[in-house]
Amino acid sequence: MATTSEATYALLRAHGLTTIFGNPGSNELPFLSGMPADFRYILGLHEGGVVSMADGYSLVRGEGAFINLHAASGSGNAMGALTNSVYSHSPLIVTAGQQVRSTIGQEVMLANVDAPSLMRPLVKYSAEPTCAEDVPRTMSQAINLATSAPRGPVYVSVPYDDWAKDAAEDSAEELSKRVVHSGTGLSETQLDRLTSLLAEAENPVLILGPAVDAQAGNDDAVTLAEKLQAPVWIAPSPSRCPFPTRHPAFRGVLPAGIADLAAALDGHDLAVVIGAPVFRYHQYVPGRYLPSGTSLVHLTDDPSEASRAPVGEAFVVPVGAALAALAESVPPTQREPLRPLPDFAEPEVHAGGLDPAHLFARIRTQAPDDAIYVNESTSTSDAFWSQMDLSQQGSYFFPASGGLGFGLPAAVGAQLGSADRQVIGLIGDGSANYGITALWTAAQYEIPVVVIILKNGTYGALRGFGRLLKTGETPGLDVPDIDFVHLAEGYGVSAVSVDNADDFDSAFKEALSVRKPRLIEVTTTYTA
Ligand code: TZD
Ligand code: CA
Repeated sequence: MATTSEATYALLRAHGLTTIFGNPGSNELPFLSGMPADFRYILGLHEGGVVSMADGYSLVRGEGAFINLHAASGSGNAMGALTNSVYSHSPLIVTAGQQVRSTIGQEVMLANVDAPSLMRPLVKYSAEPTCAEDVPRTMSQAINLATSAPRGPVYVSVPYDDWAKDAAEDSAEELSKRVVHSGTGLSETQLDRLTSLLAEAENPVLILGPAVDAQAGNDDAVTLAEKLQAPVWIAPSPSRCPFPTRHPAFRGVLPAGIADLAAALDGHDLAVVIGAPVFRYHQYVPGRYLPSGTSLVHLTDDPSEASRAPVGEAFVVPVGAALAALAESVPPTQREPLRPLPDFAEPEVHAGGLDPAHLFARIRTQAPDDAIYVNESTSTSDAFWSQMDLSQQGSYFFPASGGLGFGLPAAVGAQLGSADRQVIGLIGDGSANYGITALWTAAQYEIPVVVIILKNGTYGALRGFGRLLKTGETPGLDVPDIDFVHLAEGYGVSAVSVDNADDFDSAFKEALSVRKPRLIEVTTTYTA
């Protein structure tokens, strides 16, 4: 296991940043004491001069330059000089030593109080790693951002007790391999290289994110998957659906834990992530980010996504256009065609409420093929993806940061904005309360959205987390005795409550035909 110091020096070396411009103090000594022999330290006697020297060095070489300053006072002295570097777009990686983590709050001598805020008006990115093991990744993010268009200075403050601690398991090796390419699109050379990588991979896998759907790339994704006969996953914690869910290549949504995701990619020599962060994990399941033998290529529009990822070679490009270009240029494989997906699993039938998978199966059979689903039912995701047949662009939306209260209002807004497609809100009985007032708007403006409330009486997702975290029974997990029929009627929306498939079928049929807002409260089962 590498220390954060060893991993950081390896990273700096990989970026060619082996010259450190600096003026030191006590907080910086633990970092400087680890400086390897192939690095050189250029001492300046005032921080303004240190920055301008590094800037001159960077300007003539057209490359980044690394600076190490002393705490807030050294950083403050550097700020005047740094204003020049901002406007010359000089990719300066400015770092400063910070007091020991546990003492910053006491404002001991030379603590840099709220270090990221000090520099924030001047730099593209300003951070203090949230913990020691994240120092190398934070440094990688800073370097990648400084050198990505538009280039400019960045700032990282590192508590000095971090340097002797262990870095994250694979960070020394993976971060040093990372390259972030930024441009206005894939160059011809880059396209050729990616095409060969995909064509020559033995067992490639595609991982698609929300930007594919947002940029109307779903058909191109299908073409690419078919040319490669490669499986397709949706990147974890998806807010949109970028691929038809009944296509033979579709494998579902990748698990949102580090080790679980890596296990799902086992056996693939190449993973290509398009239009998603790498990755938006949720539950903390530590482990290596990728199986050994898997390399990762990342296409994204978002320079922050590209720079902050812990693994992979990234290309910051318009992903819709890049995907179209790849779909065109990749030659069809000789691999066997993928087999059609098995039939939908027969849902379980229980007394006392509908199994969520059963409910989704009923919705699938009756809803129009081009229906738009706005989903904010959190414990039922697996059931949803296993039972739905989403084939069209723009068919699925989920709160992109996990902040509840989006679903119900967004369903109303989506129906207002998309008169020719039926919008169906799938809203948990917990989530509904954060956005219930949107029913009033739907009623007043006669917006014909269909809202289905999945009523299991509990915050099911939190119960799931409770099992993962072994927190046992905690307060605040249940939401019994909410009458959504009366709530809806109070806001002027007709509503009905059902607890079995037959009653749901007739309520849903009626709701789809009336062209008025409707709410169906469905008693659903929650199984741990
Ligand atoms: N508050 C806000 C604004 N966003 C959140 N994400 C939460 C609280 C925490 N939270 C979750 O992340 S999931 C969840 C809560 C409260 C339970 C939602 O319950 P539900 O769905 O009834 O909508 P399930 O299927 O029973 O989980
Ligand atoms: Ca619930």
